[in-house]
Amino acid sequence: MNRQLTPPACLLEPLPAYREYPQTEMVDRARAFYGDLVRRRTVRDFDTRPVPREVIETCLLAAGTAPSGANQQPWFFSVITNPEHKRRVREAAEVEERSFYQERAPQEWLDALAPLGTDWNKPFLEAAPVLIAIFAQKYGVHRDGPLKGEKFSHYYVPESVGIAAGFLIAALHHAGLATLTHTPNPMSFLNKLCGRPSSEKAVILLVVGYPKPGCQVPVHGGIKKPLDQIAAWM
Ligand code: IYR
Repeated sequence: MNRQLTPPACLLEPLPAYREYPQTEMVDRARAFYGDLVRRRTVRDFDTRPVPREVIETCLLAAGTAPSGANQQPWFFSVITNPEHKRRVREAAEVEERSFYQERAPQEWLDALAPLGTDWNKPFLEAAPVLIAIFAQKYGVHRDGPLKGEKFSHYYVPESVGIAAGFLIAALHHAGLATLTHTPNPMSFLNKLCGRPSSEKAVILLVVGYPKPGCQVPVHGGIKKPLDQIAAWM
């Protein structure tokens, strides 16, 4: 990996658009935000109705505001809506999932999944109007300049992409869309299907759409740990 010939200098600007709220308003806002997020449930039964492209694009912009190692933004989102492409994703995912559920998964893992009722069959990959393949860029490639085409290191890639994915899920939920954080294992078939380079690793296939009317979800998914189990004050 090459150093940049002359690293760019640190330019500063006044903190833009920060807002401080009075304490009571802060509490209200924190509660309202939690109240909205706590309503989110992972959905596996999607309506086929299309969703507005502008909503997806705006949510992707929201995801793109996530903090990342050295602000390198080491993510890429491939948005799949074409029915033939979705069919191919389903076909490839089900090949992997079938071998996962029937051969590769240790019993302990299958036991952990039992309360979610998942299996190798993934009809939602065709039913849902939008699939977003989230890629992590293991390293960067200079796009122009004297080092064009040369690789450079990315830092904290899993953390950065995880945060961006979290922003995306929250943004889509906030906009009124349901998601499923799907992780076919392995996911390398997505590079080929989405035409992404080998410098990128697919980490999540986010399924997006409206829940089917009468959609049911596993009770297990709605049980969240209480505060004293997820945090401690010292
Ligand atoms: N990738 C499989 C299995 C699976 C694994 C975990 I960890 C989950 O939380 C849910 C499913 C599948 O998508 O079915």
